[in-house]
Amino acid sequence: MIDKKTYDLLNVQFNKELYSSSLYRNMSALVASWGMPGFSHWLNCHSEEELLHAKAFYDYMLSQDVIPIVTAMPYPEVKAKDYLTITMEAKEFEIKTTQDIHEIVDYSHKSKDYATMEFLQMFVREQVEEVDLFNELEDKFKLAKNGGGIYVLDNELGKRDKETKIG
Ligand code: OFO
Repeated sequence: MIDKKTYDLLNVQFNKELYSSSLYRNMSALVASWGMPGFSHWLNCHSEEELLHAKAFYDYMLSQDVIPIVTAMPYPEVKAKDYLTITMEAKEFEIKTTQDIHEIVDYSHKSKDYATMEFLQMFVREQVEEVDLFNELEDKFKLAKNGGGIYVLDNELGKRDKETKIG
């Protein structure tokens, strides 16, 4: 059984994962409107992946006999006006998400909640992948821009498969 503070932290993160999914969905729509269906598809896949993250928090809370609650979320506004800026903003967002996950890990460590620590390990690994993913994408976009290969890269991004599991 988890303590009240852990419950609150997990529920906040559950809602943040739902926010992430909506943020990437908004990015996907915006990018589609710029004539980049491949990148739009790629971001849509990412939005779906964030739902898997939210579901993992949901399932874990239920397994700990507490009830996950969806709360009101802020408007997932996308301010970027081009594909490179969106990618850089997404990377910054994932760096912030990594910090959020680490804060929960810190608390579970302090409170000797080994089950929650174990549960969070897959998110510690996942966040390394997520930041790396956007870092690589940023590099690819920069290279493609210099060589005029945005169309080719957009085509490649359109081939991303949906993830069916995390970690
Ligand atoms: Fe759920 O990892 Fe991105 O935000």
